[in-house]
Amino acid sequence: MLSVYSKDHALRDAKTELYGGQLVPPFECPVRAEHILQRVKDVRLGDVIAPQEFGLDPIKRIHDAAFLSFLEGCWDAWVARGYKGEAMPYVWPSRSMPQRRIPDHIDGQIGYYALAAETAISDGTWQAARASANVALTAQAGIRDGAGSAFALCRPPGHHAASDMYGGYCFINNAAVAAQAFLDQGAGRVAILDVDFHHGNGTQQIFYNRSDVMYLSLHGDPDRAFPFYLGYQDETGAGNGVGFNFNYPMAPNTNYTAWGSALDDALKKIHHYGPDAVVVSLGVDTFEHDPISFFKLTTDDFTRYGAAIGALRLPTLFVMEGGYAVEEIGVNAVNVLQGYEGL
Ligand code: B3N
Ligand code: ZN
Repeated sequence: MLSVYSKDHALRDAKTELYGGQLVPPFECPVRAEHILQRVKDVRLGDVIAPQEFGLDPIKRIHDAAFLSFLEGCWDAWVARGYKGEAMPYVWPSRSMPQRRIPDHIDGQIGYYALAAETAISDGTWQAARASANVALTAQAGIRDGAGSAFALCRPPGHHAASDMYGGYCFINNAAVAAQAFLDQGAGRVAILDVDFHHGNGTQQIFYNRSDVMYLSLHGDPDRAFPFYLGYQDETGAGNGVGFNFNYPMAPNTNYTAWGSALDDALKKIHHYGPDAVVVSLGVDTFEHDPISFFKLTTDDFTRYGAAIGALRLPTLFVMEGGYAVEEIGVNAVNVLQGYEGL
């Protein structure tokens, strides 16, 4: 399988994450991508190439232009203000303050565009996020040009990023950008299968009113897990998108018996939908030893479900999302890809 990797992921190297009222070292850290790349090489999965530069146009098919300008300029505006720490919000347009205005002050802007507070913006974040989107687009182009499958080793991840919001370690929604690229190049339908532990609220929001992208997500019940406010079973789409959004929230300690049943159901729906391509939001934070999640998948389970996805026999783009058990992240992620290939 073709893999795409950019060393520019390392430019995303924030020092702080808000957790439990403390600033802790971020769980989403550069070594994650290095371990995955090492495993791709160790098992000789296939060629590893650097991304091409696609510019902002394919990203603007998904994200609001003003939001992208904010991301690009946030760090400089923060530093210009004289702040010493990394950029993070402390005020939001909450339920009693409707979002009618985007303030001029960086503190007001960052609260407007942030969906949560844990993700600090730091020097290099924008460059890394752009590189991550280019990784996804380059892997997508590989499939367009005839590869049956490809692995976009994206970092930072993307599935929480909405059309005009960042958070949950995500800035640009790589999977959504890639799915839109398939459509813009002639595909009629694309399915996004999100197997990350967390619900991809951004991906759901982006395609919620559309029937040309089916979104299916298996995740920790948002009643008990981030992103908390989206990802419930009764969210089935709106307008033209009714019947094209499927959520499978699951309880703490869910193992492969229950998780695999949900996957089988999602795969049947994808088969029935008949997409031209499948984008897999591949998070391996479903792992039993993940430090921030609560499912119980084993290392072998990742191979099993890769094989189940492979049985669809559809062009498939794997886009890396979460996974924080860094010692095992490479084996777990690559097991999915090897399972897919029937190895
Ligand atoms: O959810 C958390 C979180 C939960 C438990 C933690 N422990 C037990 C140390 C730490 C953090 N934080 C909120 C931010 C989560 C972002 C999730 C990103 C992701 O993987 N999305 O797919
Ligand atoms: Zn996750």
